[in-house]
Amino acid sequence: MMKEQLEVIRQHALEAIAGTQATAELESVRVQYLGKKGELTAVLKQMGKLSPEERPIMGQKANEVRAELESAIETQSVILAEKAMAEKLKAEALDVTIPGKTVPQGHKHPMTMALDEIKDIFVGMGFTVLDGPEVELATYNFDRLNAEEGHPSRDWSDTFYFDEDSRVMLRSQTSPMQVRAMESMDLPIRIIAPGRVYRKDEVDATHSPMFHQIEGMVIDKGVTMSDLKGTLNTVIEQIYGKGTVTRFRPHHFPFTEPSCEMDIQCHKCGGKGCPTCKGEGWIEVLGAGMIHPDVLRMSGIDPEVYSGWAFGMGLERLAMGRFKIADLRLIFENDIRFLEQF
Ligand code: 2U9
Repeated sequence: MMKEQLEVIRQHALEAIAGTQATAELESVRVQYLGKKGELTAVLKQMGKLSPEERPIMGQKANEVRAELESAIETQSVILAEKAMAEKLKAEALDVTIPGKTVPQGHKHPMTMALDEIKDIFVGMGFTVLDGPEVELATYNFDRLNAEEGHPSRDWSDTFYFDEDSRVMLRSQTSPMQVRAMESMDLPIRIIAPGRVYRKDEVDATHSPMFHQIEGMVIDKGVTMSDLKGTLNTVIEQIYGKGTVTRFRPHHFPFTEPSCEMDIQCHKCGGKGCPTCKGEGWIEVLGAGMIHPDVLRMSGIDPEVYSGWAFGMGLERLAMGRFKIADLRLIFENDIRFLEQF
């Protein structure tokens, strides 16, 4: 009687196990037959009713059925896991041959291109590149550069001040960095100081209240105007091409003496005069001069022992000439149609 019962359970259970489609389903079949309240367990509970002779035989049979079912469940669980994995792989399949979406590639802003180029030239000549604060003390921006109280560039109509006493300001030139360098660096000094500067200018095709300058300075024993001319001629030839003709005109700056401005002969008309050079034949590129003895002295350098030269140039003007940009505002607007052209 019990033997038949075990056989029926065995048959049904094996069929049910083989028919399962998923791991969860297999687990409920296992519980149905082998669980605490399962069918096989129920039969085993009746063992007590058997005679002592029958008991071990039935016990052995029941154990065989249990072992067979457990092994069938194990086999089925491997089959179902493999099936689940195959379905998952199919569902998540990626076609790696589909062409990707192209991401537009950016590039440096023309101002950065111009700055990097000029930095490379000076670094190649042994200059160090300095960085410094844009919010400056008027002492560094003006006094220490020989522009005393009452100098027109100190006027409130020209300079962005932070306080009523005109002591803290947005730097109007990168020169205060050179003053800081004179204070902190050992001589000789060979540096360039590029960066943003601020002046109260109305915006038009050639003016902006914020623009970029690059200034530079050399201080050593025996430095002369010919070092200034030789170095700047070499730099300008690297920027504008070998054989570029230059000229130096006398000028005045409070921080240099003597002072000069450097022009290049118009590359468009070769000096005859054309719209590019506004009929002049020459294009102004930078200002320069021998550092004023008082400027050296104010920063603790003895002008009887040391001398130096300095220059300053507007980076936007350089970039506009170099890349043929007609309007300064284009440089700051960041219109992608403009930037894409570089
Ligand atoms: C120290 C001593 C001397 C820096 C110099 C110029 C001449 C110059 C202008 C160019 C166009 C400013 O951007 S611009 O408007 N700059 O002409 N700058 S010499 O001379 C210095 C600087 C620092 C201690």
